[in-house]
Amino acid sequence: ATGSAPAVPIDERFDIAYVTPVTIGTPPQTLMLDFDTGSSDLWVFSSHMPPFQVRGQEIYTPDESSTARLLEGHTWSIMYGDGSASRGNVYVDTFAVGGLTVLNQAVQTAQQVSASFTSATNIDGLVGLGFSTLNTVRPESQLTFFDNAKASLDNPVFTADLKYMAAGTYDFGFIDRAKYTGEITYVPIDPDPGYWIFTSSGYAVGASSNFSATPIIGIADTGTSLVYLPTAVLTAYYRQVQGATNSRSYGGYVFPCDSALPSFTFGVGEERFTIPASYIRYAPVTEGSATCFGGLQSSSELGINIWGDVALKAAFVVFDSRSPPRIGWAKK
Ligand code: 0ZP
Repeated sequence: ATGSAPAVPIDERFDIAYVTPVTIGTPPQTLMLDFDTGSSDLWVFSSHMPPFQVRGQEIYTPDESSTARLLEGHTWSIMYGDGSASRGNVYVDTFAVGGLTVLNQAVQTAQQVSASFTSATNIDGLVGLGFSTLNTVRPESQLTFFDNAKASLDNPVFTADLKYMAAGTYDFGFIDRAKYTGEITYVPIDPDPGYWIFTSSGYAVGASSNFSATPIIGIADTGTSLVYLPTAVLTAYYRQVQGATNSRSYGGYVFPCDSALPSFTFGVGEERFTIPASYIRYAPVTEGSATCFGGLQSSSELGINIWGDVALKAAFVVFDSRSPPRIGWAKK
């Protein structure tokens, strides 16, 4: 089997997050979920939430699904890197994405979500695509959608083809030759921490500068908007940007929106991927401001480097769970 579904930016201008249509239950209830390779819980806005915590999101109502079954005595609670949190109980139901159906998928129904989720009016929940070891359901942790689908997939892979200010695609079970150019460069990943962690071979600032061959260990994370890298890398980058400062009040690197920006190149093995300047000129710090927040930020507070959407949309990325697992990057 295979599946293919769009990944649509939730906003017109910044690609702050991407959502993908899924259906749950019988008859199918359609929700728009954020596919997140940085976590492993599949949870949804639900009929068990207080109405004031729901602001336009679609909810899943297990009572209206003939195939829904409560997983008795099971609960979950998750807190993400950005402080957003949610918790609730667990059902199993039929879950489908772009033509790929999994029976008896654990669907974690929210009873409570933090204010950040309530205000994200077009995210109806998340689909974790990290390793199942990170799943927060207790007492028995549950498998991700991908782990459940794996045995029936033609090929135990999924791919992310995220786009700049446009709809991209998540494909499951196959690698679509039409979505990339040249060859896919694979590097091993270490699944033990539960994330898609790989080692980048280094970086370069701008088109003409030399490649600095310094290994950067980081997570490929579709659920993070920006790229978070070591301070030394950012210093090298923002030194080339007129007026750039690391601002305490804005919580990161900012610069005048009209400053010229270099591109940023990172290595995967011998291959090089370039993040265009336009992706790094991420967004005005507030609506209409002439100060812009950078798409490259420091990882020093997170303690781990993250290749979020700003990097992922510059490539076609293969998440390959064959053993040993690996990640593949290709140009497009
Ligand atoms: C984001 O990139 C946000 C945007 C954002 C960045 C930084 C601070 C923010 C503070 C408040 C709100 C957003 C912030 C993504 C986002 C986009 C659009 C709407 C949103 C509404 C609410 C919340 C977030 C929204 N967040 C990253 C994140 O936590 C920031 C980060 N910090 C990463 C550290 N690492 N992403 C998670 C998925 C998000 C969760 C998906 C909120 C959208 C909803 C995970 O992918 C991160 C992952 C950490 C890991 C890769 C190191 C994680 O937390 N996994 C959960 C595991 C639990 C550890 C067992």
